[in-house]
Amino acid sequence: MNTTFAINDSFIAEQNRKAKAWLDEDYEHLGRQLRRRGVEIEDLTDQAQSFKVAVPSWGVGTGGTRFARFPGPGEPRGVYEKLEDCATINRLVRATPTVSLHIPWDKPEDPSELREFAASLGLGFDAMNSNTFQDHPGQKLSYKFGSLTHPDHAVREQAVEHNMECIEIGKKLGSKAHTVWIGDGGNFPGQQHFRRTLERYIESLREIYKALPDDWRVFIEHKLYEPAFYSTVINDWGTSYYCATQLGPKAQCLVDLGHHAPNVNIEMIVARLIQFGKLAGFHFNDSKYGDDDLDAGSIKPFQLFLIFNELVDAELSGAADFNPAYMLDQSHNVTDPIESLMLSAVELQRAYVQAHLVDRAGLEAAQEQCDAIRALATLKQAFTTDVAPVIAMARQRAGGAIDPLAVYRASGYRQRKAEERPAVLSISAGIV
Ligand code: RM4
Ligand code: MN
Ligand code: MN
Repeated sequence: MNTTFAINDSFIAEQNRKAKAWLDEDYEHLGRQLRRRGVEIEDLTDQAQSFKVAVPSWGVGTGGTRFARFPGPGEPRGVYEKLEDCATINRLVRATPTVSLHIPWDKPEDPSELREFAASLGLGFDAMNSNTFQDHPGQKLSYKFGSLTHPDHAVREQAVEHNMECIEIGKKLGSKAHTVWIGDGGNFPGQQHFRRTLERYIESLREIYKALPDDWRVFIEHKLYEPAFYSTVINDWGTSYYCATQLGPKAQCLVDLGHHAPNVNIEMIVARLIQFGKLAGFHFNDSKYGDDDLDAGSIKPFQLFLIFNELVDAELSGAADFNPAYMLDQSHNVTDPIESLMLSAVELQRAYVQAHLVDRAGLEAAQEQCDAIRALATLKQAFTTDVAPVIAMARQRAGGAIDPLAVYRASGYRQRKAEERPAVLSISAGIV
């Protein structure tokens, strides 16, 4: 079946030969530097290798804004081609072995066949995602005025059933979690009764919760605004936390980095959710203004580091119920999605490795002594350490590319896909 172009291991190895001598030199130098600080570089490289993040199926197509979408050449035209692109990303960065599917955008006709196909590419499936924020062809009732919180019971029921269908598909794919993000809310004051809509949400979620297999979790994703511009039902982490608590232990709160008011201290929200045993995981992306869905680490890399500082702190201290799912959720409007996703995965790995570099005993001592400047300097020392050689070495040892972007471009993958995949008029999946 797989007669399409793929970047193979020997091409990567051949390209790596050009960069290997420099990498060895940089790695050795960094290793000496770190040893002076009492850090063993090999430990960091192991940590880099252990870091994995899921790629969103909707992220490999070109995204768009409310105004327009400018399709790129060789876009995947269906879920099978999307998986091919996801596999390409993983082949080069070796940090993205799973895919998070959006239903019905990427609804497989035969989930078992899709699972086999994914496995043949070395891929598995992360959390499922439902979509009741738009109407789909053939759907009976409209979500124009809401879905899981709609005043009409029949609409709510339809939305609940859709979520159950996602779980059913996910079971066949080997997924273990289901993410619920709804666009429900109001555009005008008075449009919705705040307390009644939230009650209806919890009632609907209880039905979905009942359909979860024992070893599954449901992730509640909050978002400040959009598409509802006045009020959103699940608008912040507090509401999300309340709902998750009402539902039970299998319900947790998902943090999408773009879903907060500007300047909100997201790392602190993360710490709170960890402390309460309710951190589901992340939709990583970056933003300047709102839910911009820009590439992770492209706008606020220090914030990303501070978030990972909390995560690594929790990991090292063995926090209870701490098993965060890491996923990317981005919209690539002006870049090649494969390039964006590769570099985003690398940015996350970088933040993860740097967070492991924090002198935790030193930080704690500074905190206890109320030494603010030393505490900050401790974090900055980790954040300003260039760990690129560690990440490149981790990739190369796993069979990936020392320089993923350069190898991807040298392979001519996109041009080959442009030939193999003549454009279709409308691509249903993706964020437009
Ligand atoms: C939303 C939210 C969801 C994503 C949709 C496409 O803003 O981030 O996670 O599934 O966009
Ligand atoms: Mn999201
Ligand atoms: Mn979003």
